[in-house]
Amino acid sequence: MLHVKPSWKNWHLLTEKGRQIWAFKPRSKDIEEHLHNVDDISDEDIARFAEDFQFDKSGNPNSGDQVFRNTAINAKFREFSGPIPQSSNPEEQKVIDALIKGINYYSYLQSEDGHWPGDYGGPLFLLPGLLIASYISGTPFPRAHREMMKLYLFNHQNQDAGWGMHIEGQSTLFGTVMQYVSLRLLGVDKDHQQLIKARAWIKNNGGATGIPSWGKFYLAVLNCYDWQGFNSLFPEMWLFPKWLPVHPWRYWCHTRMVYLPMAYCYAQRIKAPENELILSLREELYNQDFAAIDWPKQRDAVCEKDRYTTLSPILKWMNFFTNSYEQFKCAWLRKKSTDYILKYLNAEDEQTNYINIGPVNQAINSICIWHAYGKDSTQFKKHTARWYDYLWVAEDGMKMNGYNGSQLWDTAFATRAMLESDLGKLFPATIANSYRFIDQSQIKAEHPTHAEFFRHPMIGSWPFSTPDNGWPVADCTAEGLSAALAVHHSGLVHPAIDVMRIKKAVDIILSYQNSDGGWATYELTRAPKWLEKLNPSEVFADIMIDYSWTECTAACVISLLEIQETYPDFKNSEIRKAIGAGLDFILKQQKADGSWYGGWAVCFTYATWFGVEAISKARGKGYHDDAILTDRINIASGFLAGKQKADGGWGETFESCSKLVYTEAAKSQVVNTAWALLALMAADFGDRKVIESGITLLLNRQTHTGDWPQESISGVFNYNCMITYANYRNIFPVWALNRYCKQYVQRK
Ligand code: LAN
Repeated sequence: MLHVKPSWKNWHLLTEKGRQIWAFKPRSKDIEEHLHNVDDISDEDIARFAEDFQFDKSGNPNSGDQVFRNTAINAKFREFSGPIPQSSNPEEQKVIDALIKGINYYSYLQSEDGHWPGDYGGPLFLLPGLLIASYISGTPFPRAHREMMKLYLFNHQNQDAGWGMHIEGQSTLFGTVMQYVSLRLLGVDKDHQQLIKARAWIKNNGGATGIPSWGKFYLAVLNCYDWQGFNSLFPEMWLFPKWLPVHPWRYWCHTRMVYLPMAYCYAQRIKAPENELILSLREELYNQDFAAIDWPKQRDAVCEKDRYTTLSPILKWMNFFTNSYEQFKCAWLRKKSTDYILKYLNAEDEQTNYINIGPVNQAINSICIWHAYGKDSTQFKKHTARWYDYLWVAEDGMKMNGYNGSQLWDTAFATRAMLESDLGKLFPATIANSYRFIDQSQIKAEHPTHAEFFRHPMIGSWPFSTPDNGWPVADCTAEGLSAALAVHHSGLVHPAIDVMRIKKAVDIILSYQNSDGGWATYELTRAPKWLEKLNPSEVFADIMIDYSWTECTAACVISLLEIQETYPDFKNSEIRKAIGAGLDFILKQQKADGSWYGGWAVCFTYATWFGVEAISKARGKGYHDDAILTDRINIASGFLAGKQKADGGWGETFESCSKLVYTEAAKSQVVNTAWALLALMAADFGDRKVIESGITLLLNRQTHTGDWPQESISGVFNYNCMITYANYRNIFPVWALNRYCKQYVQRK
């Protein structure tokens, strides 16, 4: 029925409480047994991989998660067999049918533990970090994995022989050098045709001296770049007094947790031993003789194709001092700083069960822990076991995900989408399952070391992925809470999440509100905006502090509005105040054309949906001046209606995110269309034809099983790197169709 190539069937996704591990020909469902899968793959199997994981990125660089989906579904898939509610209008009946088909298909993708697994790839600078960790520590991946990684890397080579920052991006030096090095570490010969061309790309673009600083870091660890060509990370800064605005505890947690292990590697000048491969790479990557390169001069060298942000004069000035300090540094103070950093690394490892906050520090922490305690240490082994949590198999090969998954996030959205109208109640088992996952994922205990290491309190919160990841997120808490409330209202389950836990979630949401009225991601905004002047990354913007975002704020406001409806007596005035300030923040973020910029998905349609949803939900309840709210909703709807394409859909490209202006895609996209429709329906937009033609586009794009095609990439972070949300193509069309059924379809 669905297309399954022979060797796809040999890869199985094992899941347990949200944990996702791909195993090659597993003998059982036991995850532990399949970490470090033995090298028992035959040459025939390898040959089949090359055939079955051929992927042509020229049409669409996004794979469609077919390996997981088609193998998960194939044997057991059935059409929906229950009674389908009827409408007297045949056009409306089509919407009901499509919705039920869409939920039915999607319910087959739910894993036993209740969550929806999915591809979370996209960025191309993650796997190289992991491969460098694996190489330097002498801990190779099994052969099956290595072959699949090679295929992925080759599959994503651009026409011009380079690679981008992410799968849709134009070639950059960062992308190209990192993938090139990865392929070499995986054993590909330098005379391989595709590598010869890639090398030419690198050399034509000035050679690896111009790689951005994160690339310089990885190459230095690999001993293919000299540490002298790297701006000091000044490890002593971790000993600064806490009141200083530049103390790293105030940075955005992702930036903090990446620069922490980087500072350790820098302090120790960790580098792989020289060997034939390293010596050869030094020749392959540069236009000059490696030994003759003037390293200090390369510190700020960045290829123009890579540059997204420029180092500020103040950062250059600080670099001058910290670089000079390296010559006179106080050994005692350096040791004190590295000891502290190592202690902090251990705390992060324990707080996250060795998953770590994300894919970048997972790889770099592994390198530090290997360096500090050795390959045979329990700590290092716990790290390597988690490497597999980040790997994902799709028809384009094996990639590294941008997180250990998007489990809670997708499950919460999916649940809300299905329960938008009572039609979702036709799938009680699916809802009960996802509720179980949501229940299990709410964080129930604090880390013993949370205060010592600057962590925001988290009891009652929800994470983005799994509770083991141990990092609460403000808007994930809001989505978890909204989903739990939706299930409670449906009456489908006996609530396992009691009032106390609901109230704890509310407390957490309230504790996350910033003084500007908005909500940020994982923590409060802890430092002033000028700290951004110290952003050393060149390739990412707005990474230094945790900023308030429209989407995060809207999600929190919506969940608080729902709490007010369900528990009107709980902290009523405090919540009302929080909602009011949140609405003010959202209104302030709205652009003159009525749209909102989205920081975490593509892009204006995403954030405009959030903005409109929050404002419409608050309208008429005395939280704000309703005339103003109505006016803003109308401008936003006008904006969206103005962007509708001739075929009834909406489509934006990732360039909306990096260029900060609405950038229309050639083809409309189901995900953007669904967001625009959700917003217009929330606004109760007057011109029904606009909504109907959008709905028709969703119906026309639906496949015969009830899926939707994987179109362009829909997630983003830090303006410039894109990330895949494989589940969005199901969740949002289902949600939009369901809202349409709720609002407009009359049933017999
Ligand atoms: C995510 C994924 C989820 C996302 C939302 C919940 C959707 C958002 O509303 C708030 C921010 C958050 C939690 C988020 C932040 C940045 C993350 C963690 C990611 C995009 C997933 C990967 C990314 C992380 C920073 C990638 C590693 C790269 C670095 C530059 C460190």
